[in-house]
Amino acid sequence: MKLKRFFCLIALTIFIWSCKKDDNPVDAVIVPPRTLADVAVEDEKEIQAFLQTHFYNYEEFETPPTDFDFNIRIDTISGDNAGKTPLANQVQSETLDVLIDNEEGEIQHTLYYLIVNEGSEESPTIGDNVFVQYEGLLLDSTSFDASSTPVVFNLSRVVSGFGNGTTKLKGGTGPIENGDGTVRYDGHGIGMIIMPSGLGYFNSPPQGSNIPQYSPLIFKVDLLSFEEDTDLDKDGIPSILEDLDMDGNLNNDNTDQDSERIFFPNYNDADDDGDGTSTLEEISDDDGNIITPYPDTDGDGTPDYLDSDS
Ligand SMILES: [Ca+2]
Ligand SMILES: [Ca+2]
Ligand SMILES: [Ca+2]
Ligand SMILES: [Ca+2]
Repeated sequence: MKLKRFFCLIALTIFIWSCKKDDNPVDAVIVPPRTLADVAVEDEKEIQAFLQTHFYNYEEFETPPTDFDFNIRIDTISGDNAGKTPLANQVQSETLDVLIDNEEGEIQHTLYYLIVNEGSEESPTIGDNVFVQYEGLLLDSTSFDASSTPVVFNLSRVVSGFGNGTTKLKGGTGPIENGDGTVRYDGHGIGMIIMPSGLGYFNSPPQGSNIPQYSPLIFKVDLLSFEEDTDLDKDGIPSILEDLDMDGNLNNDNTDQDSERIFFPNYNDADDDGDGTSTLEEISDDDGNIITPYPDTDGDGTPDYLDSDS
């Protein structure tokens, strides 16, 4: 529901902006696009400065006050808070490669994540649907988006920093009925992800949002639960197994890309080889049971569902 309202708001904002433009014509200023390499260096510096100068309410999580809401709060290390431990001492990090637009190589990016409560169950994979609450912030603490109620996302269909960061958390036990029609998850993962813009929206933030281009992003995430071995396109193959080159990125595996007008990567394509027979049919027997290993009729090492000539 909240998302719907958000999109209405976006539509309204775009409308207002376009009216303004017509009323007050200004000379167009063409800003040349910036390179991934330059922005990555700049973002890393900004993030480092942020991590050194900010802390979160770790003391409240260590000794929760009565009625504590278990929300992460960030503040500046200064004045009364001068002695607080900086985020820089508490975050973990992972290096991720981001492909340059014209495919002339990759640029390394560092994803930072803070695990406040790891969670009591298992971790999702990058192919799974997750049930989360979140808030998105800029480094200056401006909030740009938040869920008012938990929402479902597939971790490969959100910005890669959010997707990869959320796999570091674990879900909680539940759903547990609260007795008033609501449910809760106990012991769920609570964390925060800090990412350079190359793992976020880079030069194309959502239209109408208040995210500037090339902005590092922060997401506070509560991972309530997830759907284990999610099969997004319902083709019988769990999404994580459609990462053919096993590089942790499901969006760069597309067997039939040469014949597709719109790019549908395998995890989001029910006919992976584009031969007109669904993947599910190519891996099922007459009774509808999945055959493993997947059939390879011509014995060329490529299973039928990825082999458009068999
Ligand atoms: Ca891949
Ligand atoms: Ca495809
Ligand atoms: Ca597929
Ligand atoms: Ca097929």
